[in-house]
Amino acid sequence: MPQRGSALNFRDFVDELLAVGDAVDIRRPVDPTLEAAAVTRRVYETRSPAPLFGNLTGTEPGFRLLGAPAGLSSRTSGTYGRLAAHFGMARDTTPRELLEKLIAAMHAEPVAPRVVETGPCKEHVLRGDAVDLERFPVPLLHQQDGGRYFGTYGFHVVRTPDGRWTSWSISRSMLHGPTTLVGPAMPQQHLGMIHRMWQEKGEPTPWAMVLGAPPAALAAAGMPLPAEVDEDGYVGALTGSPVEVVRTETNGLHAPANAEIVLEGYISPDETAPEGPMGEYHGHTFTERKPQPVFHVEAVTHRSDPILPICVAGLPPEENHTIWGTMISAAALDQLRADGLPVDLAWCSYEAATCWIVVSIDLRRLAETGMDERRLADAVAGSLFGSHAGWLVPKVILVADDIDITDIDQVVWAMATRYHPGAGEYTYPDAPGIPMVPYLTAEEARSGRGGKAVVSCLLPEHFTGRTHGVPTDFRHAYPAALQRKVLDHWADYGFAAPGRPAR
Ligand SMILES: Cc1cc2nc3c(=O)[nH]c(=O)nc-3n(C[C@H](O)[C@H](O)[C@H](O)COP(=O)(O)O)c2cc1C
Ligand SMILES: [Mn+2]
Repeated sequence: MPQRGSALNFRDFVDELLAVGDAVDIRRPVDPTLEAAAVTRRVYETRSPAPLFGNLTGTEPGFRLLGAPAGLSSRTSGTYGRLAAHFGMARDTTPRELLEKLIAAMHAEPVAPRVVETGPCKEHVLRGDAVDLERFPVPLLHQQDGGRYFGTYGFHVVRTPDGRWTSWSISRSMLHGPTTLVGPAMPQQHLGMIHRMWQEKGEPTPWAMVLGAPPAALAAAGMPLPAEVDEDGYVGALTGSPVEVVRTETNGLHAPANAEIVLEGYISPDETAPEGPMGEYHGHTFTERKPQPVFHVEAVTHRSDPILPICVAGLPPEENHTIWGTMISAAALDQLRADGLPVDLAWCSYEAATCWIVVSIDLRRLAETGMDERRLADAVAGSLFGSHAGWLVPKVILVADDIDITDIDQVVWAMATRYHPGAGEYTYPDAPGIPMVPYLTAEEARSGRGGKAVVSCLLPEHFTGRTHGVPTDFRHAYPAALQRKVLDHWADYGFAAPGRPAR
């Protein structure tokens, strides 16, 4: 009996979305070349249900694609519902509740995966000459892309040569040939680190890629947990159950037993091929192709009627913002707390394409520290920018804790009315950062340093524990009892379902 539930079984996740109307079973013929992606893009941009494409032209019957697996939903159907379903949480889960759950699991004992004999991912086993990645509906995602992408919502599995650390991580991979993929393995990311260890031994890196993975495992693979932390054990702690895994056919690694598709083989120690361009998480497509490692597929196993999930990267909100951004928020908040900073919450605004993180400051605790703004900004930069999570995000925006940082309208209001041009900005030209940020100079991108800032939307009196007023909004301008009364009677006044307030 395979492991069940939306967090630990992708097929259950899809069925649950269909059951609540947050996915649409599309029977019309759809072309995996651009059309499936165009529909998915439009879904993100209109917050429509996830498209399940079951009739793909030029593809064997049964092979399916799921677009927008963690797109946002309309406000009335639970904005974060699809994201929450990745963790088996209720559709009205708030961002704060989600972050606290992710952080609690970081401090819990890891729960190691359980190896089982077999599972649904072995329903079809193809080896050697039978391997043909082109059998799958590998989508062309944007007309500017340099190729079709197999892996946009799957994770790589690699293990250190000494066997002590197994890494699950998301990184894109482009179809290179019938048995090969090509994609980045950045040296700062754990995939690149472990690949380097094998290269130094002069050996190929044993590798697998899991698509249609248990959603909680996929999210963990997109989380900047520290080096040497096994994502599989984190998923066990997060979900309260060991992830059931099976042995791969060829290379001694493990993959989730109920995954839709598992590719296995090795990363060549020296072979590279041009990859990209691909429309990216920051919402731009650049024109260069870059040489990247080649992944050789020696066996493919898959479920019957397999579903390949796809992320059509670009303008928010897509999975680089909803999944990656949320997982970065949790890791960054944990880091700031561990460094003793007076923070309330941290949130990568999805609208900011994972290029900024907003941090709300606990004003009471801030006043106790006696810090001025420069010291606070330097301390936040010192805590985040050198960390595995903070490397990914170039800008930090500080606001007071009267702002709900998960509400972009309030963040914009704070920036407009509280950020003081010329005084509220601290730059860090030596801080290390991901070189993909669009505005970096050629020199910053080459050196991997600079282009990072802390922007303060704190007012001078916030450092003294005083405020000269409160926001004039529903939450601050009416007594708590009256707020409750208005919410309780919302439908009685004649309005449609209110949804729960954000916090
Ligand atoms: C949908 C999605 C796509 C991603 N694509 C990439 C990618 O192509 N390259 C990359 O380095 N990171 C990518 N990431 C981010 C990494 O998965 C993330 O930084 C993670 O922490 C990496 O794992 P590691 O911390 O174990 O190295 C992506 C994340 C998501 C959610
Ligand atoms: Mn990792």
